[in-house]
Amino acid sequence: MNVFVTKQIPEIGIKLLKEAGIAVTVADQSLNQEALIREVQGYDALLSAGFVKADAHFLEGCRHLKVLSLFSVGYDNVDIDAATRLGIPVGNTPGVLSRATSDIAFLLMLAVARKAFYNYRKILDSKWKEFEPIADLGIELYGKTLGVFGLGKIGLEMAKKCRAAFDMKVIYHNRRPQEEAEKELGAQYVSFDELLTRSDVLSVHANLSPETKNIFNKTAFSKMKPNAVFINTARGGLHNEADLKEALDHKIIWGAGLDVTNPEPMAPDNPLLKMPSVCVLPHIGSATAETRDQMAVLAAKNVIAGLNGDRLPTIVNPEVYQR
Ligand code: 8YV
Repeated sequence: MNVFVTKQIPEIGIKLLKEAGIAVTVADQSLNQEALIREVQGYDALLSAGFVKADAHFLEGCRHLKVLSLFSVGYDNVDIDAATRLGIPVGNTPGVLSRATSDIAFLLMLAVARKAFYNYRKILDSKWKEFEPIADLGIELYGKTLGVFGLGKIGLEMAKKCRAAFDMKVIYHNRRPQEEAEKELGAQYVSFDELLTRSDVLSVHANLSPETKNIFNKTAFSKMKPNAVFINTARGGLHNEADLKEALDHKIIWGAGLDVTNPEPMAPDNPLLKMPSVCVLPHIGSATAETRDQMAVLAAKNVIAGLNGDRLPTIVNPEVYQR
């Protein structure tokens, strides 16, 4: 049994695979889709770290795979229906990255509120001169309303932090209400429109899907408060970047914090990077040593289960077992 790993992952995952008697090959370079299809022909499993686009064409070319294990919680880059149709179980890494990713959402929220990145750049650009009582003022978060779009594991961790640190009121919009969150946080389920109109901070934690693609667009931003902060640590495809920039330019909303962009990487000359109340990070939500280790363990466990013909511990397409 063997597995092809598309990028170097923490050693703890590789060790687990080897201990299970699986031969591991780690790619020594990034491969495009066609090259990867050719490469995996000699392998029973694929562990995909990074955004390999596993569309129907790719999956058809790899239909022999016993498992496709993603080194991520998001699976928007995989055509799940095609994988199910072709009998390929797909695993992801939910849960283990919720704290780290919500830390980044929290960090961005505070950094935007206090124009932290812009003020840091002022030092680098020799623009820190003398004390100015009314220059570059931020906004405070105490007692404000946090709106969560997609209250799953990561959204819940963000809501808990905002409650504990700033006594924020939590409202959320989901496909369906989350009773647990309502009990634990007093979170209130609201319609999408109400989420837009009532949030002081709107933090996005939903999957990217045809229903959520570009959901934060000109119409959505136009309904938000003029002092609202928009945070996205989920996927760049959930917001329309041109509409976001226009909303910031015209002071329709106050600021934005992004850990995800569309496309990635963001170009260094992107005008958003120069805006005072915008903070952008290069998709580092899960990038802590502890979290990446746990992601590697879970991704490896999914490979091992798949190769043994067992149900993957964290399966994205359980329907595959009903075929
Ligand atoms: C990963 C992520 O780092 O889990 C996700 O969905 O976006 C990040 O945690 C990224 O997907 C690289 O694999």
